[in-house]
Amino acid sequence: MINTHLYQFSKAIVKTPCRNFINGLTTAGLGLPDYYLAGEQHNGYIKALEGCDLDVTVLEADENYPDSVFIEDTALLTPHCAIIMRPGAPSRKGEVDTILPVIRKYFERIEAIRSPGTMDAGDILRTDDCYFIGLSSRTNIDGAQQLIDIINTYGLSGDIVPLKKMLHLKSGAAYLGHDTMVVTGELTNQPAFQRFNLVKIADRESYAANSIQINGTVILPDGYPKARRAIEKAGFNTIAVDVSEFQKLDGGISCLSLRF
Ligand code: CIR
Repeated sequence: MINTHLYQFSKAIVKTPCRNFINGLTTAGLGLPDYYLAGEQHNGYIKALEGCDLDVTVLEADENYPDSVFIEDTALLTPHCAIIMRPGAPSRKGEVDTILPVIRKYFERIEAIRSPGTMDAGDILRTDDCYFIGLSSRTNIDGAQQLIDIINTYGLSGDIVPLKKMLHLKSGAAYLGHDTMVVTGELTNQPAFQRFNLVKIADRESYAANSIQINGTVILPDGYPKARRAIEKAGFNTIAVDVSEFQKLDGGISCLSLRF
């Protein structure tokens, strides 16, 4: 497809899964993840990012934080500034301390969500003209309002989307560019999203709604053929990556990297 008007990404940051990864937070009920298989799948994910022309920085594993492989949740990287999150889960709060020095290498302007605000960046969905913010068990209204105030100072706008069931906003929505948004479940009828061309994913393939568009190619989880066809029909190349071990901890394709 033609890549005009698509934001061009050049870099990604990922974090190697730690041995303690198997003790990460989960509601999935899919059993314990396999640490070795997770490592292989993580390598496959890195290759997919590289296949989309990204220069990938791989951070070393951190045994103190079982969920730290889900690095997306720690920061929002915008073209103007980085915003360090204040994760909603107590076991994840300290993850941001290890990310900050890495972000400093790439961003001059660094902002932060402060107490009593909480926010996981999995709840932030960037589109061409708006950052949608999911209110979830991890992201509270104070955090959301802080984020809107911060991005407004950079000429960016934000809008709040309350969630009922999903862990994060991006558990059920992905913006692909060209006004096209993938949605599933409770987000299918979200009024704020009706202005987009919606690629609607049925409940049985809902996990595939957590996908990412990088430089014209959509990376999605392997094993969701209908979702893959629907995204291709919308005009995007696709790469499918097996992330089954991360799904067991409620994580998906977007959660495993910071992209900018
Ligand atoms: C957690 O519950 O925080 C992790 N087990 C999964 C985080 C997934 N992150 C994301 O959706 N952005």
